[in-house]
Amino acid sequence: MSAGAEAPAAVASLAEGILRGDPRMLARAMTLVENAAPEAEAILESLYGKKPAAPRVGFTGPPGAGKSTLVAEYARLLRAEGVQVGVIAVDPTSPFTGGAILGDRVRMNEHATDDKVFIRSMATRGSLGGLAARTGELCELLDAWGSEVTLVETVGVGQSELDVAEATDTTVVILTPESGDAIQALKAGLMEIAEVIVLNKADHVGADAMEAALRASLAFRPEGSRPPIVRTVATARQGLDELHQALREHREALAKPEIVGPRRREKVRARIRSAVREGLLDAWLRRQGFEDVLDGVTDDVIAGRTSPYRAARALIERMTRDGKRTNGNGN
Ligand SMILES: Nc1nc2c(ncn2[C@@H]2O[C@H](COP(=O)(O)OP(=O)(O)OP(=O)(O)O)[C@@H](O)[C@H]2O)c(=O)[nH]1
Ligand SMILES: [Mg+2]
Repeated sequence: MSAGAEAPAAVASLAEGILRGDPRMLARAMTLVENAAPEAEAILESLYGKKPAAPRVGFTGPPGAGKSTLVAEYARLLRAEGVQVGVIAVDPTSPFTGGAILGDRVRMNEHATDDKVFIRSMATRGSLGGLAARTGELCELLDAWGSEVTLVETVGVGQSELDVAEATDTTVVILTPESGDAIQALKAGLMEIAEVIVLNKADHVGADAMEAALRASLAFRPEGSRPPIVRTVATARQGLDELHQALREHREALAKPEIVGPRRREKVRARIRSAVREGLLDAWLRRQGFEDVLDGVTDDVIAGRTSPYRAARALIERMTRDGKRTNGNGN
């Protein structure tokens, strides 16, 4: 077994510890999941469905929009209501698991001594398109620990927020009156995934104009499918109750029988699909000889004989062919 691998008994006691609400056990399991350690699956498996799934709220928006401030303040509001809260900060830039977002650490400091809040940073580098799966898995671990509402922060600059939206129930898009935010949001497709829009930094000039621009961009949508717009000043804790209310209303809308059934089904489907994708990917990449083949084509790319994309396509074709042959023999 590789370093850090845990025996089955250790997996069982880890799972028990998490169900007891032990944050250290939870942190250890999260590391195993993040590193796609061999025992991660057994842990997830043994915890699946053991406790109710907490509603998952994703917060995304341009860099510096105030996501972390808002998440910290919303976590505070939930704690004041006695709600146990899990927070995951997805950092698409940091290569270091757990070492990310120092600023958030500082902001989240007041929660540090509260054992009903658990905060985790997750680096996305190296997750190979498995970000949705990984986020979902961390959320499941938080469920088992006892999270009653799980908040997930991610910067909306590329693909990661779309992956995160797949793993959450409600997506909050945070924008500010700062010039460029609206354009960036439209370009990045943020408006399409928004279920609640927060206009943060409403204390800045231009908030009215920004709100008008947002309303105009939503005007073409049928009434009833326009996300509510909530104005906040996160640093001054303004607008938090309104945000809470908007999230409650969205959760109630999701709970309607005609929505909850199909939505749950789609989520479970997506969950299985990404588990299969991850499993297949792992299986392929761990196959005997893959690293050698990879070395060979790397040389080709460096020598300018092919591009990484063409090399990858050729590799996939070759592996699929080999796989078919193996299956054919086996049947
Ligand atoms: N004036 C004003 N400043 C705010 C408000 N909300 C957040 N800020 C400030 O904006 C800056 C960025 O806030 P963060 O919460 O770090 O923003 P973020 O979206 O998490 O940033 P990244 O994670 O780096 O993308 C900080 O200096 C905050 O204090 C607000 O409502 N009004
Ligand atoms: Mg942040």
